[in-house]
Amino acid sequence: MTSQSRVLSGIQPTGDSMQLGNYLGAVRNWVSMQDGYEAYYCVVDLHSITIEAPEPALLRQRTRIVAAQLLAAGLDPERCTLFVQSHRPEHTQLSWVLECITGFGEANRMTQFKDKSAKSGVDRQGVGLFTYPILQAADILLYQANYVPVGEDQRQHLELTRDLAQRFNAKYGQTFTVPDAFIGTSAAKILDLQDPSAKMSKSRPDAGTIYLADDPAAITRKIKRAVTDADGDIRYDPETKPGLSNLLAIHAAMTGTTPAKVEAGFAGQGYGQLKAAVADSVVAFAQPFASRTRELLEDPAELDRILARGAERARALAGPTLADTYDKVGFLAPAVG
Ligand code: AQP
Repeated sequence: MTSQSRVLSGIQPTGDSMQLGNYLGAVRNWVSMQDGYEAYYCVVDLHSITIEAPEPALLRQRTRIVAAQLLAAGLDPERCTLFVQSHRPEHTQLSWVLECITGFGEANRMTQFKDKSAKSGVDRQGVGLFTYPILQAADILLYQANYVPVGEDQRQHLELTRDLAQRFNAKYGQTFTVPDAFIGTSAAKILDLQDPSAKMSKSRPDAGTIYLADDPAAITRKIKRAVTDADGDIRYDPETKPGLSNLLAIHAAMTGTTPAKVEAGFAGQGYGQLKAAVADSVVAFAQPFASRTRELLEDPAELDRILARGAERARALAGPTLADTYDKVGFLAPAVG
């Protein structure tokens, strides 16, 4: 990786707060990658209406909440470009071209579509959920990003993005940078506390998900009730002890160490002691984070100004990439004047 490398990533304004998995799997890396990379981060509101569009006022509020949480997490608008996806029409404009080079079977293999449409059934799902990974590819390719810091669940979408970039480049000549996923290790997939066979998610039942806006009592209660196993042995083994290993991974990530070291530190102790320590480490982060978020939300006009400046900076990259793509495809450019 060179100091010139560019990173881009996004988060949906679904739910009233990001969840711990969003932070540990992705956003924490976004913060550290502001230094040493040219960093672009967006609140992907277009993606957030693919399952169920919330009330318009609520979507606007959630967009500001996520932006405030990203700033509270440590994004600095002087060191990164933070913007809202719908503020840049180039995303949907490029997405159309990419849709036209995506095979139906290829899109149909995306496991997240299968997971997310499972509840209501494919036939009842909007087409937007199906084409979501193609819009995501446009989000990334517009900015010629070298790295995309995401959680493990996004690996397959990143592969599709790479395939589309390579396919377009092969047909029309070098146009897009082919990006690499940047996926962390033990915190790349934080699991649901009640069902450790699933990833933690904003759209899953509340008891298994830690929202960073949860109050300390709720965080502690959810962690104390987390599903573990019956053998009572504190051991990091994601295969056979997913629930317990998830707690070790969370504690390691919150305290800046490794699951193996947490395991060693709790040798001879019980699950209750481990859970209490995990809860303390999450609360120690979430409490100041929540109050900083509240402060930022008290000045929505300033938040909107930060996002508008970000969208303007984003245009400097997105505009030329789109113009180049449209020219290569052969769309007639509008006459000037
Ligand atoms: N459980 C997780 N562990 C690690 N990383 C995760 N991410 C999400 N869940 C976990 C990462 O967070 C980033 C932003 O995700 P998103 O909000 O854009 O979409 P998502 O992956 O669909 O997240 P949710 O919380 O599950 O939202 P809903 O329920 O609305 O779909 C991504 O980089 C993702 O990898």
